[in-house]
Amino acid sequence: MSRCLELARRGLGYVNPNPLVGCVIVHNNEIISEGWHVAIGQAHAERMAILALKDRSILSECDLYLNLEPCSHFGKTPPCADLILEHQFKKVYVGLLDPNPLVAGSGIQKLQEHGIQVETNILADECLTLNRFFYKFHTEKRPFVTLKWAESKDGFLAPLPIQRFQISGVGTTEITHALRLEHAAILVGVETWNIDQPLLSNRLFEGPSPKKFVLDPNLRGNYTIDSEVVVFNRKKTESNGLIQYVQIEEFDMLQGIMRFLCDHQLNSLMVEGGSKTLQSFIDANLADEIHTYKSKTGMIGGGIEAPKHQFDKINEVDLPDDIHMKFNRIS
Ligand code: AOF
Ligand code: ZN
Repeated sequence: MSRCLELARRGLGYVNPNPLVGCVIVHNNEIISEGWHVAIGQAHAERMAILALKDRSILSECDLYLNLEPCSHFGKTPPCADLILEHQFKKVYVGLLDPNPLVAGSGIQKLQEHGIQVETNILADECLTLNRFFYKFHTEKRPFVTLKWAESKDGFLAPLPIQRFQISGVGTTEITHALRLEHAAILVGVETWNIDQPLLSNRLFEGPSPKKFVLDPNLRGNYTIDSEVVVFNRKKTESNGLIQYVQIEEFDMLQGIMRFLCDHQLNSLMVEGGSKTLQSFIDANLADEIHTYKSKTGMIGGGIEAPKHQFDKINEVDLPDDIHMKFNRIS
């Protein structure tokens, strides 16, 4: 199952809003084939692992491992449960059930009804963490929200008057770009947009960049750069070259944004600033995960304070100039 999770990660950034899935085929305690879901619309992990094998006659003597329940529906691809049945695997080991209402237990049920042994709940926590976007999207009908910021040793994001200010040091760019690769959407508030003119793209790793959004209720943004951006606002819906203005009509603007992202099948949102925007996601109880880089020596001595939260710290990594902390919402 660990190997399945490792293989599944190869689809990072390419599979949204689908899950990351890896598959391993085992014969006499030896891995004889592997596969993973490469990209949205393409074959599922099980099919890839089966197709990768030349001699499929021995599959009835094999076990199949998979971090997500095999699907049982016709989507962009035919049901994997049928494929597993066709080859009469001895036993199927499944990490976690699929929360997609089109599957939700029916894949496993189908295998069992046809006499295939199934064991579930293997490395369940790891499976859930890997596919946290997919689970959030199907169980709560909203994107998974990750916040990220860098703060000085004394807890500030920037001095006043506000200006572009580099706080974090060596090793933090890699983490930021890896997070950008993984997320379907990215958002900043209008002040951060105007002051930093951030690219918000993944430029370090092979793979896609998230779709870019700015939260700009009163249209105060300076949109001169020639890259695609969606501007959430209160005034107009209009397309102007690469800039798309989307008027949010809901009283609660963040809820409106969540609905828009959900309607557009964007299952994960990374928010990179500024302090007011980050805090508004925390206060609305919409943040799920927080990453901070806290400088070990850099002091600002006043200015824009870092957002406040009561999340659980689940990890801390010592970088050369900063401490990278990861927090989860208290469930
Ligand atoms: C699997 N193995 O590798 C994946 C599964 O539109 P489709 O046909 O690609 O189906 C997408 C749904 O299939 C997705 O929402 C999830 O329920 C399941 N994904 N299932 O057996 C896989 N990626
Ligand atoms: Zn499938």
